[in-house]
Amino acid sequence: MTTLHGNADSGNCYKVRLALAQLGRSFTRIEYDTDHGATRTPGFLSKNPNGRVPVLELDDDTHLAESGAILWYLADGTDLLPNDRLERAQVLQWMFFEQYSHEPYIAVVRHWLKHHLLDAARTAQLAERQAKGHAALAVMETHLAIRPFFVASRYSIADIALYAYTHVAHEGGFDLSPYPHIIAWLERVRMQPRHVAIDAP
Ligand SMILES: N[C@@H](CCC(=O)N[C@@H](CS)C(=O)NCC(=O)O)C(=O)O
Repeated sequence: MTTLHGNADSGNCYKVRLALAQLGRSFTRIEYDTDHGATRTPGFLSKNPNGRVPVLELDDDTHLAESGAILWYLADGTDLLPNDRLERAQVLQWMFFEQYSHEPYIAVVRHWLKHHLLDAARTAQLAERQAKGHAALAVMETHLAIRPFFVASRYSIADIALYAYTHVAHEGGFDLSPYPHIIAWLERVRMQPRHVAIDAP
């Protein structure tokens, strides 16, 4: 049985839950309190030395970390990942964009605000992180102005990767109303078969 080591409120873990659900794969969940060091224990570090969820545990006890790597592993050979060489590279382009230009700003600010973790040092970084989050949203808005999905006009793990934290960006104080193409894309993603919400049990 596949096991997902994760956290219910984490968008990175939600990416994996969404892909597993849409691929019709059953799995069990083990929940970690990431705000209180539960992924920093020796036992967890033996699964992922980087001390973070999500971690996917496979039938043979192999552990795979990093949401993007897990998405790629699950989607390869399915409709969630194109076969064409360039389109596969474009999927990676948007997944790397998500990790470098989107998640560090939109996800991190959401986490700080939603979990009441704003100390003085974080408050000092807030405006810059919000500006960089809006810069990422502007890039997405431009791209989606003439396309239904991020790559090859079809739903893929690039959309899953970017949907996870964009659809809850308002929890980090990001107003999406200036981004009508993003709002329309969020709805298209929500309408995909076997979609599950981030708070689905
Ligand atoms: N790049 C990683 C980021 C993983 C990550 O930051 N996980 C957070 C939850 S969203 C975590 O485990 N934090 C607990 C900690 O750092 O101790 C991914 O995409 O999987």
